[in-house]
Amino acid sequence: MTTLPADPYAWPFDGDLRPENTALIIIDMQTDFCGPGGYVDTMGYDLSLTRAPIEPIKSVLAAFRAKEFTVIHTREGHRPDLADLPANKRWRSQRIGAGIGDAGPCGRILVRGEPGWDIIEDVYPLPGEPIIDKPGKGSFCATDLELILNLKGIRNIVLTGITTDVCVHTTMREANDRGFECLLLEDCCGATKYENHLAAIDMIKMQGGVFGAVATSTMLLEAIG
Ligand code: C5J
Repeated sequence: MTTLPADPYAWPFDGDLRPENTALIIIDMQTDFCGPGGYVDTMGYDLSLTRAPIEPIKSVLAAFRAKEFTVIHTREGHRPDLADLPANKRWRSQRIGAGIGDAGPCGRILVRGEPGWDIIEDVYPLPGEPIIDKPGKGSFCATDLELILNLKGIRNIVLTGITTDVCVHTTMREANDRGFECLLLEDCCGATKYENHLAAIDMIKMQGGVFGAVATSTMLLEAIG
């Protein structure tokens, strides 16, 4: 039986925490969300908030790789022809001066293959680590993530990345509804507004852990030894 003292319950609920059934998902650690000249920077948000999780994620990533847990990365982005970009998503981004698909300092914003769209070097995937390219906020929508998790026998998901209140939260909700046992590492996530990061964490803890549980990277690293 292995658990960690997460909030609001010791995670995972059944004490079955092993490399064979547990995956680390690192969500959207792309230049567009945390690098200079990217989408979040162009929108005028404080990059220190979305860069804060980089070092804690690196620690968890190193431990999970060393212990041969499954590691999965995601990227939000659209096809170069924008065929998978909903008109309202494009319109909303254009009206705040950061049009998805438009040219920016890091190439076309949130377009697959562009420099700004790729994952930052600090946490870059190793060969063999699946990368989920998603057009939306949730990692299960229009992707093969669920198939990959099921084929690998994964039941527990550790969520990290950016942003806490948008892509991480949406993915956690999708995973929870599919029966996965979810843990969000609060120091391994960040939002474009700190209050939203805190609110997103608080929401998870309601109703006895309505979407799962919350812990820190230190707690997880201690639990897996
Ligand atoms: C957003 C994300 N915030 N990765 N994407 O648009 O959270």
